[in-house]
Amino acid sequence: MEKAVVIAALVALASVGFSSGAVYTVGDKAGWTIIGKVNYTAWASTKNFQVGDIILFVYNKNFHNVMEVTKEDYKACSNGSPLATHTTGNDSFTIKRRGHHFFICGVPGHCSIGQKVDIRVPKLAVSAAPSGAPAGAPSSGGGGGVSVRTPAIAPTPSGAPVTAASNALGFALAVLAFVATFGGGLVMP
Ligand SMILES: *[C@@H]1O[C@H](CO)[C@@H](O)[C@H](O)[C@H]1NC(C)=O
Ligand SMILES: *[C@@H]1O[C@H](CO)[C@@H](O)[C@H](O)[C@H]1NC(C)=O
Ligand SMILES: [Cu+2]
Repeated sequence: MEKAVVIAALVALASVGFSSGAVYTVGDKAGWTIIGKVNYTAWASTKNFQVGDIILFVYNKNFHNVMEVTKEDYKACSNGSPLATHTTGNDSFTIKRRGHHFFICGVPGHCSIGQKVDIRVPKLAVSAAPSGAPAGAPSSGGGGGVSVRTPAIAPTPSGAPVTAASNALGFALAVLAFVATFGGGLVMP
């Protein structure tokens, strides 16, 4: 019983490290377009992107597409050697690592009038926070596949003074407090 509680707490704690999973629609209501001269640099600069977040490109697929490109191709608006191309009109991209992720519309002329965006997750400062998803995490889906990461819900031990902890960390701490209070001589292996 106590072991199960400890495991539940550990699962909840572990999920804190990579629980963000926010979804950002590029350009918000405007979407991915050349109408209205959306400044996607300005759009991105207001966001706090994290590993695990989902970037959603919504657009009319008859007029646009999405190419992930290198920094050089981003700067030059070159559509000649994309790293990945998306064409469904509702394409999601899950951020899997820190750093820059460069996207352009590959339709000639569109990038150069501003249909380009640099999604950047700042590199970690020296004080190490929990690293993001481990390399080779289950969500390897490249194209349309979306994997929204939600915090694991650990089972609540019956009788525990925890009903609806609003976040995983709070839940984990509450469970640990419960164990400390009622667990008696809990011996870690
Ligand atoms: C877009 O916004 C960025 C940052 O706010 C700014 O530096 C840049 O000049 C803007 N670009 C255009 C074409 O207005
Ligand atoms: C676009 O994709 C997102 C996530 O994959 C989904 O939630 C949404 O319903 C889709 N919208 C349309 C119009 O298909
Ligand atoms: Cu376009």
